[in-house]
Amino acid sequence: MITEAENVADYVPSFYYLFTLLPIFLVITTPTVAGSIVTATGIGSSSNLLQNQYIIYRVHQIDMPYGHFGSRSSTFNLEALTPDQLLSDIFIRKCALFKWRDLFRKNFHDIFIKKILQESLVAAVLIIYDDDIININKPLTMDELNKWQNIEKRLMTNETLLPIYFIQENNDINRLYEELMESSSSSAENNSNKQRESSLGSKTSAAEMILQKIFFDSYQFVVNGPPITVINNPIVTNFQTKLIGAGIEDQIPTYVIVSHYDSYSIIPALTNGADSNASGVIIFLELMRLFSKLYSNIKTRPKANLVFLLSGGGKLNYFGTKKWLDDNFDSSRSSNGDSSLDNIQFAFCLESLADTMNENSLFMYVSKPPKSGTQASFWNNLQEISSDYPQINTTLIHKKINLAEDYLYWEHERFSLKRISAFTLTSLSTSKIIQRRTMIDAIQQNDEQQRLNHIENYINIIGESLARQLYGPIKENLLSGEYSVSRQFIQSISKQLHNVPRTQNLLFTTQKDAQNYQLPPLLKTIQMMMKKYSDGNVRTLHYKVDSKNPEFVFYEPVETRLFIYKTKPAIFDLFHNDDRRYLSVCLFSCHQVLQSFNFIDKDFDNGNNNIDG
Ligand SMILES: *[C@@H]1O[C@H](CO)[C@@H](O)[C@H](O)[C@H]1NC(C)=O
Ligand SMILES: *[C@@H]1O[C@H](CO)[C@@H](O)[C@H](O)[C@H]1NC(C)=O
Ligand SMILES: *[C@@H]1O[C@H](CO)[C@@H](O)[C@H](O)[C@H]1NC(C)=O
Ligand SMILES: CC(=O)N[C@H]1CO[C@H](CO)[C@@H](O)[C@@H]1O
Repeated sequence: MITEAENVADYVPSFYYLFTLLPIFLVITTPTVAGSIVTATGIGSSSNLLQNQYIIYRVHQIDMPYGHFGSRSSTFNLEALTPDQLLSDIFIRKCALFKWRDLFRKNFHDIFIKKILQESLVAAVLIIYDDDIININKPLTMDELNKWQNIEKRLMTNETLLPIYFIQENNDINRLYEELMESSSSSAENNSNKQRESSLGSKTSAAEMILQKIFFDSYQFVVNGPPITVINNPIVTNFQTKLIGAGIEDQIPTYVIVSHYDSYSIIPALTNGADSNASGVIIFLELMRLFSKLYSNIKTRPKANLVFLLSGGGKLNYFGTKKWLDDNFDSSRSSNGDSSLDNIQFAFCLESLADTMNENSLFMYVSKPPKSGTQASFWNNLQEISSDYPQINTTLIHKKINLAEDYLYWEHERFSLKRISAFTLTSLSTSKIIQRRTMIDAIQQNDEQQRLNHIENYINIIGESLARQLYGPIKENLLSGEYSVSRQFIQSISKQLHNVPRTQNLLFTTQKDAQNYQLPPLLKTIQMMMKKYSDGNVRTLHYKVDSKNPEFVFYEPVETRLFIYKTKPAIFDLFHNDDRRYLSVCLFSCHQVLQSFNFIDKDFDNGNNNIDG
C-alpha cells in the first residue's frame, strides 16, 4: 500500500521530515500542552474571546466618470497577522491587522503604503481604530496628520483589490492584537534581525516561524458577506427656499446662498465627525434664521430676494448644484421657472468654516477677480467688517477653473460655468480636495467653545456683509440685539448633524411610487428647519443619475460582520487519532506549511544536492 506520506516523500527530502517532526515530538513529551490543544483544536472554539462577531466598516468604494476608487472587494477567510510579520513576501494569503495609531510609525506606515497598497502582499486588511479617529482627544502632530492624509489620499485617488476594514477597538480585539504581537516578537522580529546578519537567516527564520505556528494559537478572520452590489437608482435631494424682498419679485436683485449637506471620507459609515461638523450647513441655517426675522417684518424687509439652496452630492463633483443649475439656467429655460432667479447678482457658497485647523482665516475664492459690480462691493464690505476682527486673515484667492481637470475644486465654479457671478467663503487656505475629505479635522485640540467662537465670528462677518449688500451702507452692526447670532441654535444643529454619518451613499432618497419619495431622517429634519426659517415653502428637488453615463456609482456594503475563530494547525490532529493515515495527512500538512512559507520551492533546489548526499 502506498501511503500519502510516501508520496510526499517523493517531494520532501528527509531532512525536512526531521526538521518538522522534531517539534512535534517535543510537544508529545509535554502532556499539559497536549491536553490544552484538544480544547483549542479546530475552527469554532473561541475560548478567549467574549464573542466572535464584530461590526466592521468597509473602506469606501465609488466609481466616478474619471476612475474607480477605494476597495473593490468585501469577503475573505484568512489568518490574521500583525504588521511586524510583514517583512517578507510570504504572507500573500493573510489578513494584516493594524492599529490605527501604529500607521503613523514610519516602518508600519511604509509597510502599509508599499507592501500592502502598492504590492498587495497580503489578501486583506483590518485596522483597529480608537475614538480619536472621530473626535481627536489626543492631538495628532503635523507629521502624524500628514501620514494619515497620505493613506487617505492613496485610497481616495486609487483603487485596491484588497478588502480593507476598520473595527472599533474593544477588549477582545486589543487582546488578540497583543497576543499576535507577542508571538511574532518572540520569533519573527528577532529573526528579521538575524536574517540581515546571516546568510542562513531565511532558513532559521522559517524554521522558527513553523515553531511559532505550532506553539501559538492563530486566528482566522472571516467575512462571509454580503457580496458587493451597486446601489441602484440613487436619488440625491436638494432643498431650495427663499425670502422674498419688498418690491416686485422678479425686478429686485436676488442673492443665492449655497451649501451642501454631505461629507466624505474613506470610511463612509464613520463620516459624522468629518468636514468640521458641517460648519457650512450650520452657518447656512443660522443665516437663514436671522434673515427670516428681518424679512418677516415689513419695516426691516430689504428690497432684494434671498434664495437658499442646500444641495446634495457636494462631494460628488457638486452633483446637486449642477442639476439645479441645469434645471434653472438651461438655454431652454422654461417659463414656469422660478422668477426670483431672473435677477441673480451673485451666489455664494459656504464650506468648511469651523476653522479647525486654527488658521484664523476667511478666504473668498473666485474664478475671476471681481472688478466692479455687486461681487466687488461684497468683497469691500467683507474686508471692512472683518477689520473689526484683526486676528482673522481675510484674503481674496483667485483660482481659475481648469477645464482639463476631471472635477471642480469649488462649488461656486458650477455657477461660474453658467456665467453666474459666484464665490466660495471658507477657512481653508488650499483648494486641494484631500483636505476637505479627511476623517480628521483638527490637529490641535480645538475645544467646542473655541470652535463655536470661530463659527460665530464667521456668521457675524458674513451676515453683516450680506446685510450691507441688502440695505446699503449702515452704521451700526445689524446682527445684534434680537438679531444676534444664537449660540444655542448653532450648538443644537451641530449636535444633530454630528450624530449621523453624512456621506451621500447613506443619504439617498428612495422613491416609493411615481409621486412619493422617502427622505432619510436627517434630511427630513433639515427640510423642517428650512420650512420654519423661510416663507414656509421648501422646494424639495430630487435628482437621478444619468442612466447611460452615471455621474457616480456607489457600492455596498459599508458595514458588515467579522467572525473570529481561534485555530490550531492541522499538525495537531496527530495527537488524538491513532489512525496511521492521520500521520500521513499530518506530514502532508507539514509539507504545505513549508510550501506556504516558500520554504520548499525556494530552498529545495539550492540545497538539493547536499540533502541527497
Ligand atoms: C494604485 O494601485 C495599484 C494596484 O491596485 C498599484 O499598483 C499602484 O502602485 C497604486 N498607485 C499608487 C500611486 O499608489
Ligand atoms: C493670509 O493668508 C494668505 C493665504 O494663505 C497668505 O498668503 C497671507 O500671507 C496671510 N496673511 C497674513 C497677514 O497672515
Ligand atoms: C462636533 O460636534 C459635536 C457635538 O456638538 C462635538 O461633541 C464634537 O466635538 C464636534 N467635533 C469636532 C471635530 O469639532
Ligand atoms: C521576544 C524577544 O526575544 N525579543 C528580543 C528581540 O531582540 C531584542 C534585541 O535584539 C531583545 O531586546 C528582545 O528582548
